[in-house]
Amino acid sequence: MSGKVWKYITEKLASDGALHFTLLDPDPLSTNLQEVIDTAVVAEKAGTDAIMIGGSTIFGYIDESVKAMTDAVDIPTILFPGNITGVSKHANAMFFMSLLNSTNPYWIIGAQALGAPGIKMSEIETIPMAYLMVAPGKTAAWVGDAKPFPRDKPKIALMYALAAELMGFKLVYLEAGSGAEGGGVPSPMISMITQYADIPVITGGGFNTVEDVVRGIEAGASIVVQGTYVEKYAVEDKGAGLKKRVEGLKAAGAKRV
Ligand code: 1GP
Repeated sequence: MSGKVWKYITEKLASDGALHFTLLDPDPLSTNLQEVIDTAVVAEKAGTDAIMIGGSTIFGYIDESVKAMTDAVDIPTILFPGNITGVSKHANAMFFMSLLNSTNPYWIIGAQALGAPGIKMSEIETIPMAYLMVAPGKTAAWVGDAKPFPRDKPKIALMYALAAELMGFKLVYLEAGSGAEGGGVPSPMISMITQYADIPVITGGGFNTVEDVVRGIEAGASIVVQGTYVEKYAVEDKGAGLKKRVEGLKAAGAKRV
């Protein structure tokens, strides 16, 4: 657990004000390894700051995929595991996550306990992250037995974010679910948390357009994650659209440096 990736995140947040992460899901039912690698390379060229690897329904070949993706890019790869099946020692780091608003203890501490011995032995860097599900939550909420926060109730989300901070999590992830309608987590929810909590907010799920991404940062998020948009369009236009999204995010971030 060297802490190199956490150092990279905190130093880059200090210099840029905001970071863009790309989430790629090497699920062989919907893609193939070469496509995922090509997407990671295009995303890196377009300026994304890290590649997150994971998904709620990841199947098979995790080691091979993670190794190939990590070898293909110079930016950090960070596991974003949907279960103990999403673990590999070949990434540069992993988000060690707890879905705090799950109704099932398996997703709060059970999977983590089952994965912990192997993760500890692998010596991969771990970054403790509270994972909070916001409506609609999509597949991640269904799989994770979550009670997603209503979108118009930021105070409920704030209570959980503050609890996460007090429990020692380094980051809090506000997740509306991959492919969520509505342009991402609502601004009032992001702002309320960033106003009162002292750990950085990372958010994803439905941030597609330049405006969505900029809005997330202007609301106070430190990191915006894009998965669906990148997987669908980044290779097609050789990263031109993604570059615009990253540039918009960096311009919004620069205002707070
Ligand atoms: C999902 O937050 C991420 O875990 C990314 O969501 O696929 O909607 O960009 P999108």
